[in-house]
Amino acid sequence: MSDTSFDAEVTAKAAESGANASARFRERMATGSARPGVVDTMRVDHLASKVIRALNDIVIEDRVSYEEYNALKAWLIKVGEDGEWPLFLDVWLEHSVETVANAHREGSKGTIEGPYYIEDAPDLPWNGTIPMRDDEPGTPLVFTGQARAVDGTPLPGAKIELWHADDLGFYSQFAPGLPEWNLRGTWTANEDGRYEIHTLRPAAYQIPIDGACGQLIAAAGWHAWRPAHLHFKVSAPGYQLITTQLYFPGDPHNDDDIASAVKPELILDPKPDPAGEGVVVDYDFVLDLES
Ligand code: MBD
Ligand code: FE
Repeated sequence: MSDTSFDAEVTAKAAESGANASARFRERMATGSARPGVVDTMRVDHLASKVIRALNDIVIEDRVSYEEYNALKAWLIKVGEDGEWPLFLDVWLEHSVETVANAHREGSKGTIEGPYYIEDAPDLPWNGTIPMRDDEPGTPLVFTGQARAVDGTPLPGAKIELWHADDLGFYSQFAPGLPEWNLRGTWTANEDGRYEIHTLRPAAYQIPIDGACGQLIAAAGWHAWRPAHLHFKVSAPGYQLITTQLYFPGDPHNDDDIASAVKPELILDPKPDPAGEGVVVDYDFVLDLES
């Protein structure tokens, strides 16, 4: 991108996403479904001691200098100031938490939620169109499939929540200037457990690079890209909710996602839409029974 006014706008919008992610997370912890319980003292002792020991081992082994120690201190302060703890943790740690949490599942693969989920996106019929602007840029995508149990039982009334970035890589309610529920919706599967979701094919995505996380990425010579992705939460009464993401074949970042959240089972197989200019893709969500 060589147009500097465009770059400036993109950078300014990215800056707000981090701060908003922290505010939304705090709200959800106070009131929402992701609210944590109290972690047992022995467990805190065990985990915190291990983390501190691991950091000390690195300092000794790699002979960390005062200069490096102070650079770390300054950077950690900036992560908080920029509101980027949700971004940092979801990009570099959540994938391992997800691996542990979902190891027992037999149904569809899950992957990380990331920092940009909002509860209670607008309700749509089983074949509804996602809320979008009149001139929303992007290729039409029709996403069909069936929600079912591991034993094949269809799940009528299953809820399919979808959220994704716009063509410039921005999420509504995090980046400024977008309609409130842009590219977010909740579909209810029909009497056969089927859904037909009308949306747009998302573009490749760069995490915000103007804050502390971007500073780390630049300082380490890494890249900030995630492959194009659709985020989902799928649920039905009596079944375990699944949080996942789906990807597109041929994306150069499927193999080096900065958030380590791609799995081979999550790569879609889209086909040209025989009825239009866009693409169609079929993907079933298979849910595990509640344990
Ligand atoms: C995203 O859109 C995302 O999905 C993750 C995991 C991290 C940062 C931005
Ligand atoms: Fe995302």
